[in-house]
Amino acid sequence: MSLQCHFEKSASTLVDCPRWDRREIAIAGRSNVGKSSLLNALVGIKGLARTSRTPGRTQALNFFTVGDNLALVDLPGYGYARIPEALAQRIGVLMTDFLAQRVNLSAVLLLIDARRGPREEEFELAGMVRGRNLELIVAATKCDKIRRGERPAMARRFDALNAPLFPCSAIDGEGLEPLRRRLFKISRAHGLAAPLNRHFHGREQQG
Ligand SMILES: Nc1nc2c(ncn2[C@@H]2O[C@H](COP(=O)(O)OP(=O)(O)OP(=O)(O)O)[C@@H](O)[C@H]2O)c(=O)[nH]1
Ligand SMILES: [Mg+2]
Repeated sequence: MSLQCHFEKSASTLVDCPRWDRREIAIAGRSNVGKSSLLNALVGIKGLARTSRTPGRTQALNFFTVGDNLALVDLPGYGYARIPEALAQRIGVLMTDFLAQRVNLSAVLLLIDARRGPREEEFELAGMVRGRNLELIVAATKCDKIRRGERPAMARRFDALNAPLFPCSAIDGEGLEPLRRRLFKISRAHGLAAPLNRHFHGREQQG
């Protein structure tokens, strides 16, 4: 399955978010878990979302259109200690406000490192998503780093989240096709409750 995709804009506040009637799926997770890399792998465009070895690369909400009706939102990561406290706090507030209030949001794709598994932060985030009746799906990232024999234990660590699990790798492409199909299913299943303003057009910097 191939996807028409382009970078639309970057927003550092909720009022800067696009006014369009696309359904959105947010990609959330700890800093450096592989959100931007997975987005690029899903749409098959290297370098579309900026990635980095240094945690804390994505510091704003980055919107990417997919096809005619869908958008993926690359969220800044949480949990990275080595950025200034004030910035970490601003990023955390932006992410939680977006997840709590954004009307276009249909689902959240929560990324968790396959080797680490979910922790308190992820359970909290999952609770928030479910509290809004949004669909939650979970991707275990960087599966190229774990051996076959470790897979059952890995899957068990994710059980308590009680959400569909997609083991993935942006490096070797594992799990991408089932995940793409799932995202499209979500975008087809949700209609907007009320029409929003017209599509935003313009070239913007990615944050
Ligand atoms: N082995 C492996 N490395 C990966 C994979 N996905 C991402 N990485 C690496 O992990 C690092 C972080 O990737 P990003 O995609 O920038 O992570 P992010 O979650 O967007 O990070 P922030 O924007 O800082 O929150 C980079 O060095 C990537 O090359 C994967 O599937 N396998
Ligand atoms: Mg990123």
